Amino acid sequence: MSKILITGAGGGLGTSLRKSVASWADSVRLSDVTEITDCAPNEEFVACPLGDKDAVQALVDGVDGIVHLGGMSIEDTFETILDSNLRGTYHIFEAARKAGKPRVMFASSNHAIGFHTRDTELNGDSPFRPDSLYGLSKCYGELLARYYYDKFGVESVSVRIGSCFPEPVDRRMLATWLSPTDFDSMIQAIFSAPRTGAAMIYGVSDNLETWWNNDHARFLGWKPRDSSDRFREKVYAKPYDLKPDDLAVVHQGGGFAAAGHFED
Ligand code: NAI
Ligand code: 15L
Repeated sequence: MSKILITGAGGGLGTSLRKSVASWADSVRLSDVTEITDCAPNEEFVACPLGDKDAVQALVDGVDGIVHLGGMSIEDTFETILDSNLRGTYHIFEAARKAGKPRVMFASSNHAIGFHTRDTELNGDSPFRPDSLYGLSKCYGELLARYYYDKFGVESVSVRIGSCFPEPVDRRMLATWLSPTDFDSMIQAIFSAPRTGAAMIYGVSDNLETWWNNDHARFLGWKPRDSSDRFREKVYAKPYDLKPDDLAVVHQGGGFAAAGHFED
């Protein structure tokens, strides 16, 4: 795989993923709205607002794979989600269609299924239950991925990322945590697989507690190596005042499911 584009490269995940991608790709095109100034010799930076269709087309031209992380990463106004996530992800798939069909990794989210209760084990066929406008935008992104494969053959993997941070910081994250190292190896597997079709997988480490069955993701040859369990004592030592029947505890999406509707 020679040239990989990472959108949202200046964000939390992009910043941690960059080093790993630069180690196996020939070259990496980093993109965001604010400039990245510390490019390695095989990295280049291209500023690009995802809401600008022509700019996204120029960004995608000439790449062999796209890691699409860019966009609003939490709940926000409809207008913000519309521009960054709905228009932005449409522009990425449309540009991919016109530019030789590079494979796309789409950063979906557990908030596409956040209204499922925690006692429900989900798998590759479980229905969407978005918990926010943000979660809805991730359902749309997954469906775009499906459409662009069925109609045009653009391959993709939509990853319903749980919580990808250096360590789990609360009890919910003991189930949803994806370690940055497991994320790195997952991305490499996605671009090494001979074929992906339009796959959806859960982005989660090998945690003792889990709500997601990833058996359908085996075809990628990716195995998470990390587990949140080594952080369990530390997390349980923190002050905690949620009750078992609080909406944030009942639902997989936690606080996103419990929050009121986000209005301007
Ligand atoms: P982040 O908020 O740190 O990074 C997102 C990046 O996208 C930012 O650098 C931002 O400048 C850029 N961006 C936002 N709107 C843009 C626009 N209109 N045009 C161009 N760039 C724009 O988010 P993070 O944590 O790095 O997440 C990356 C992706 O993974 C996001 O799509 C997020 O929804 C998804 N995700 C992350 C999870 C996590 O645990 N970190 C969990 C589930 C999904
Ligand atoms: C997400 O989708 C967000 O991007 C991230 O900031 C976390 O809130 C994560 O989900 C989570 O559910 O922990």
